[in-house]
Amino acid sequence: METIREAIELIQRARHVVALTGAGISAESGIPTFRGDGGLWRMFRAEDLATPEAFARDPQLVWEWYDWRRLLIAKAQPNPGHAALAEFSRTHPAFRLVTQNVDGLHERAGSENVIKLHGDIWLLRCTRCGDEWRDLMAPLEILPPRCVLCCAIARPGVVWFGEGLPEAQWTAAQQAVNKADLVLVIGTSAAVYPAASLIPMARSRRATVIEVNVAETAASTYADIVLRGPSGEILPQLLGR
Ligand code: BV8
Ligand code: ZN
Repeated sequence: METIREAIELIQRARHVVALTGAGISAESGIPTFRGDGGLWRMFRAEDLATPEAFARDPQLVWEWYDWRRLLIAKAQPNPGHAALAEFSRTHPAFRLVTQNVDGLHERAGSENVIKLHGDIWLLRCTRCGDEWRDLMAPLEILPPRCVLCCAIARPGVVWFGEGLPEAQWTAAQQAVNKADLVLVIGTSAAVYPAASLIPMARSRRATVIEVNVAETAASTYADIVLRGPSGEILPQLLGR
């Protein structure tokens, strides 16, 4: 258990901590990850569904997938991993949380100013007039949902494959990593770009990189310390909750 004591020491001495989270931090809340066993990729190839082409071809099918995920998430609770990060941010004002997740569990655990790289599954955006609104109904009354202003079909407010990340969020994430002297990489396979490029970026800025994951990932080679285990157990120990 030497490594976790070393990691706690490094975090206590760090001035600018950044956390990058992926689907793994929500796994203990009962939300399937994308690529792990039991992951979403098994049942649906998300690359085939989380794309503008799939939506154009069959908005009903894509919406059935998102409506099913929204229902799963609505029934889920944030876990001690989400709570430990929210608690840490209350006592460390310089801390920044960057997430690839669209489930909103960080905010439900109390995290604020979360940098959301891939959007928000609770956000809907009109495909015609661009109007944007949050709809927390799960399941949605009608699929596909329609815009109240112009009646066109709405899309989920998430970033699909082949779509650029929201400028402001991507810039904020890079600025946070540029300033960081310690980056926690939590529950991500580091397979999706450009989000995953934040990890080598942290390394090149000589930040200490600590990975929290149940398995080896593409991020592990960049990690100074690897804490192998579930984030719901490790983060409360690591962040002093
Ligand atoms: C872009 C939102 C250009 C939607 C997501 C070929 C063709 C087309 C594109 C590409 C291509 N090759 C590369 C690309 C780029 C592509 C990409 O990276 N593809 C990958 C698959 C190779 N990227 C893009 O398309 C991006 N856009 O490049 O646009 C551009 C630029 C400018 C202007 C216009 C265009 C957009 C990427 C965003 C896609 N959207 N999600 C939705 O959710 O429906 S991605 C999706 O993957 C989720 O957001 C998810 O967060 C993300 C990453 O996955 P992870 O979070 O890492 O989850 P995963 O399941 O993979 O891993 C879970 C981990 O947790 C595992 O390591 C597991 O061990 C661990 N774990 C499990 N349990 C626990 C745990 N850890 C700790 N505790 C536990 N208990
Ligand atoms: Zn509209």
